[in-house]
Amino acid sequence: ANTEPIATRERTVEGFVREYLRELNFGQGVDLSRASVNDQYLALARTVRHYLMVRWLETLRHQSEIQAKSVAYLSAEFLLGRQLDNALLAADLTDIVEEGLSGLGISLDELRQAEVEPGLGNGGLGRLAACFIDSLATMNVPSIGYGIRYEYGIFRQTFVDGRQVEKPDSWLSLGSPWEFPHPEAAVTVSFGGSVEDWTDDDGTVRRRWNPGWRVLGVPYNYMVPGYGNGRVNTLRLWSARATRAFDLEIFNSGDYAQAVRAQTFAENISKVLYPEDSTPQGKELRLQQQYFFVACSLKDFVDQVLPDDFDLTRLPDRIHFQLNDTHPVIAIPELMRILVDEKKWAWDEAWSVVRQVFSYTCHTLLPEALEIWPVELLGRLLPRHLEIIYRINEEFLEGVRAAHPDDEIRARRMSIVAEFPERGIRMAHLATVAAVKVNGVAALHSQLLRDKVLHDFAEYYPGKFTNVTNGITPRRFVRLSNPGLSGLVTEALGSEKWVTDLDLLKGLEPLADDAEFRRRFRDVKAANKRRLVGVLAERDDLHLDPDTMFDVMVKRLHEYKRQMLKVLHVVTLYEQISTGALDPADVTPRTFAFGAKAAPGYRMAKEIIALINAVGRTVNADPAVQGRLTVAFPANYNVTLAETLIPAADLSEQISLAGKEASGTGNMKFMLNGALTIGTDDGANVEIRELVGDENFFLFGLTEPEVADLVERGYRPASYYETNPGLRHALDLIASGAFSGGDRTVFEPIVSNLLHEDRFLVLADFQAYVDAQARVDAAYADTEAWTRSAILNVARGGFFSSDRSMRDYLDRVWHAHPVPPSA
Ligand code: 26Y
Repeated sequence: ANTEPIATRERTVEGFVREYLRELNFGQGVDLSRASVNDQYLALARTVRHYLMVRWLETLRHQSEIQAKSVAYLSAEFLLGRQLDNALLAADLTDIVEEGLSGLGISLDELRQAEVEPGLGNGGLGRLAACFIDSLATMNVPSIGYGIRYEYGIFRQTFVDGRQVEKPDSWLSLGSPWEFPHPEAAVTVSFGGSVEDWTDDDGTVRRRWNPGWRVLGVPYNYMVPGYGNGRVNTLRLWSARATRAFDLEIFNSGDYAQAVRAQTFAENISKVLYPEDSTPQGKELRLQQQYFFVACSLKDFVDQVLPDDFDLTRLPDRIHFQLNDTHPVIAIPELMRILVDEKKWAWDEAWSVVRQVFSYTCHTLLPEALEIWPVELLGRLLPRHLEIIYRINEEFLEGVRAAHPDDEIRARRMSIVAEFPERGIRMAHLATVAAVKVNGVAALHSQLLRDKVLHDFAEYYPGKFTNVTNGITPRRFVRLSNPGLSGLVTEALGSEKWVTDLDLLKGLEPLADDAEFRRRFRDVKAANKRRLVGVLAERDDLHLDPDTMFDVMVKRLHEYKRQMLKVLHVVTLYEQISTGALDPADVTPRTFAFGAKAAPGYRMAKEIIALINAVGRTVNADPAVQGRLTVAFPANYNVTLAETLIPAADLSEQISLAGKEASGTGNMKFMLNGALTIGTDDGANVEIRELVGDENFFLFGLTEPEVADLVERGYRPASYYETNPGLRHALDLIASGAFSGGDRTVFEPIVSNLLHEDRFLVLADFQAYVDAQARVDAAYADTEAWTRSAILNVARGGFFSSDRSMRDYLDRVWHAHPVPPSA
């Protein structure tokens, strides 16, 4: 009998239809005539994953056979986006599926829309992790992603009277066809309790942790299919369950309700993603989440992934753990605990292995974003880990003091333990001490890490610091999200190789001077704009004119990112047109699009959202600017919306205060989709501008040294208000209640914050920004020249493929290699 898996035999339309109907009938339990759209989607997802299954099993078999050095990417967030299209692309099934479904009277596109995206991340850091695992799979790197299977991802944003209201994101409620739960492989994680001395058989005094409570971690596996290479890697996300002990307690205790509450307590750990993305709040549950997934992952790797007889002294030859920011840094003392307490190694031996297997990526420059765990909390939840951290710190500071005698101030600055305002553990310091490499995420960011944020460490550990500029996956963010451009590029370059070798886009450069190519490039952009207009009409009842310039700013709402600058620009134009200072005929018709979620507890960010919506309501309703200025702020910006918004953009807004945005990755997505950037000299904008050339980039604003200098000299925002009439008129208009039904109190906090504090120098950069926007208008008026620049942005953007980022990590950090494919 033929025992070959069906999936490898039936790559035909008929074969697919047979598989699909079988899945619908026997998997979903419905027949076609009664199947809901959700039934149809779930059956399709399960059918598609069958086609990937053989490759997955083969990848796993091959991986454990060759025992190559692997990478484990530890991240509290993986912002995956929808899975269906990516899986179809990887398995090269799109055409077969489209045709097969259409024969059944089903629209693939309708089923695509039925998927609820897994929003298991806040923004850039989470999306970066998702791009990286895509690239690792595509490049044949043996690797695994480890994270948390939040039951609720990033909240769903709604607007009520223009104000953000958060709704829970129950992404699992209609079924989750992409995951493979393995409750039988659950691992136990301990918390709390106390530590005591004990003497082992050979008389050595050791420390023993007697935990106070435990939970189970259940692994859920997700396929991470490589593009066109037959490889399928694994993403393993952990879900918290109550242990059997909990169940027994339920059984034995008289108080059934109390026992069930205890169970809920355990399961709370993976219940919800924290929606704050830069102000760590020292929340106990967050520390529980961090330790939970890290402990599960290390145990999984040591006990399950490594062979039974593996000699752990060789760990550095087999694995490198990449720490995505400080969130998984508790892995460092956890591995020490495993080696010293469980495997009974001597401290020094353990430390020498631990120092070879971790590296740390920092994603911020804001001092308030660095995690510091109160000692009281860490000691209560993880008493043994706190002891281990203290010992690591003691030995580290001994070295510092030896290198810098009589510099106690320096030792205090560098200490892993902070003393003020309360005793706390500085996770970034712990990470830096233990890491093989510490990297920033763009050239400027890495420079500032070395020169400022971690300067003492860069001196103490020369060679430990490096840069790896972020990247984005061209599969999702060009090939899938921009089929029009992809088709054009493939035709122009004569093959699809650019999808895995993005530097080939260079080949488009000469075509920037080809009028016919420019026309076709414009047609693609115009079609993308019409597609977006259609989506927003349906999704948000927003009615936009595709024949306007699409000026887009999408990212988390943060004061440092300065959505405020863009609002002030809109208000300025509006005020000038309304007062007759500006002839509407001289204004380039623009659609000012925003997409942004604010952390639920971030007051000022939420006020700014209310202001954008209020300005939008007023401007969009005013006949005086009709057809010239339109504000569009679709709610609930997420990966799915990004995929239609970004390909439709003409202008990309990257306007953070210089020295604050670590990298940005949206900036790269816009560039590769043929938008021009208006931006500051910040994050990866610096590299974008270097590559594309000054003449194809609208640079404005203070540089990082200028910012530092101005702040040093004493920044007084009111002076700009006093001396700049345009700025004054705009702020006065907001303060007058013009956008709040005459109520002057509504936006008073925003205006007075700008006038008296303005931490991110909005007013200082206002005029430079408005002037740069005038240059944008002038450039946009020359359609051919604009298109030429847009094409050059695409042609010169190949560097920003996350495949290149992965090569850099492999060379500079992991010292690992792709493996030859198994077939
Ligand atoms: C600790 C907790 C409050 C926290 C949770 C999430 C802290 C930070 C974050 C997320 C940070 C983040 O997304 N940072 C962004 O990382 C991107 C990828 O490197 C960068 O491009 C971007 O500049 C940076 O803001």
